[in-house]
Amino acid sequence: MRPIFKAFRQIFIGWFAICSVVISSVISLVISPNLAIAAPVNIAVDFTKQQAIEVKVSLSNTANELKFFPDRLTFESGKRYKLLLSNASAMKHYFTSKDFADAIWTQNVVAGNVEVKGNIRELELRPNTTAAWTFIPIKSGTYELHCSIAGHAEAGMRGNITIQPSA
Ligand SMILES: [Cu+2]
Repeated sequence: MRPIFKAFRQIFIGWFAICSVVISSVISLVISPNLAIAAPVNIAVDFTKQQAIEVKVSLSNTANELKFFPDRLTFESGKRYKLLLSNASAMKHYFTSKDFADAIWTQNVVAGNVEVKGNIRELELRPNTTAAWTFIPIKSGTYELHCSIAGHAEAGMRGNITIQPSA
C-alpha cells in the first residue's frame, strides 16, 4: 500500500470512531431524556428551604384546664412545620411525645432568645411562655402525647399526633 493511502485510511477510521460515539450518545439522550436531567433536579431539593406550615397548640389555658388545645395533631411526612407552643395557665406543663420526637427531624427549637438545635424529646413550658419547634416529619404513624407532670395526663392532658405518609 502507498503511504498516502495508509494515512487516508487512518483518518477515515478516526472519524468513524468519533461519529459513532456522538451518534450513540444522541440516541441515548433521545431514548431517556428524563434520566439525563434527573441528577441536577435531585441535588436542588432542600427540605429546610420549604416555607414552614405554622400549627398552634396551647398547653392548658387561662382557666387552667388540664388539656391540650387542640389535642389531635396531624402532619404530613416531608413537609416543614413550625409548632407554636404556648402556656397561658398558672402552672408549668410538658409537651411530651417521645415516639413522635423519634419520628421527626428537628431543625431547631426557639424559646425566648435561645435557639436549640439537635434532638429534642420533650419541652417544659412555664406559665406564660412560648416555644417554636421547627421540624420535618420523617416516619408515618400515630403517637401519643401527654403532659408528664404527675396527675395531668390522668386528668385529661393527653392527645395524639399523626404523621401521614407524603401525598
Ligand atoms: Cu400539665
